[in-house]
Amino acid sequence: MNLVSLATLLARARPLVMGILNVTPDSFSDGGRFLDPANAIEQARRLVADGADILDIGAESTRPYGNAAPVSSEEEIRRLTPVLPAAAELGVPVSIDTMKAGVAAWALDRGASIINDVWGLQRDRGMARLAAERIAPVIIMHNREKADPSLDIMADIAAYFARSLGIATGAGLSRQLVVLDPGIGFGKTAEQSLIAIARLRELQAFGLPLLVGASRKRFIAKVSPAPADQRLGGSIAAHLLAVANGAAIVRTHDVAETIQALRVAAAINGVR
Ligand code: HH2
Repeated sequence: MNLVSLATLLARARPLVMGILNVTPDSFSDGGRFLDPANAIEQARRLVADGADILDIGAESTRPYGNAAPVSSEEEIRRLTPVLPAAAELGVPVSIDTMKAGVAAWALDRGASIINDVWGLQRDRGMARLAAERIAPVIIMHNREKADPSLDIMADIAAYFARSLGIATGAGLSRQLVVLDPGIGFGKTAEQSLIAIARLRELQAFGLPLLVGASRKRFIAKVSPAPADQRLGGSIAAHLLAVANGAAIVRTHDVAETIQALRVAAAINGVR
């Protein structure tokens, strides 16, 4: 996907919905469910049938605070091999959720068209070079090794984005290929995740599309206790407010329900 088609995708007069497909044994809400390739492909089809605009495929859990088992590039590719090329045939763009440039390059060669880097080009320096070479859109997500409750989280996110954008443009990647994501639940207290959604509009100062991924995350249970697979109400509330505050893309496990909620919210706004 080049610069023109990212712009085309974002020019749809509604927020975009990114459907999550985790080909992992240990993702926090759906670990193990889609490790079997047949199940994964069936889930990809369901997400597309439900209306996903983008499929985000990951083969390494990014669970914060070192809770996820690190996975080698070889293992990530082994998990992706029976799934990603088939998912890329389903008619919607595929993003590859990886922090490794080698895995991203492999995926771009097999039909993925967007790079989703939860370390915002700051961990694997090959990532920015790869995106520039392939003219691939990149999602730059804010992240920290450890949450610091004393931080002004919006200032930290803005400084991090500035650093990532410096790396991107330094490698020759056009700013217009970048989507920014405050990284809900990553290196943040639950309150800081709430703040990132409440004050999302401040990040519009970068003049780039914003993505928010709140789906089933732990901050929801801090507000209203529930296990990961029973956080749909909280996920939808968070995504509706994120869109009201400027998000162009929301990342969710529950595509059909999220689209319904977004449509109703848009219809209510439309009769005002
Ligand atoms: N969240 C997760 C993974 N990747 N990418 C972006 N851009 N934004 C996010 O908020 C984000 C992300 C974590 O969610 P999930 O994929 O369900 O879990 P896991 O990382 O455990 O597989």
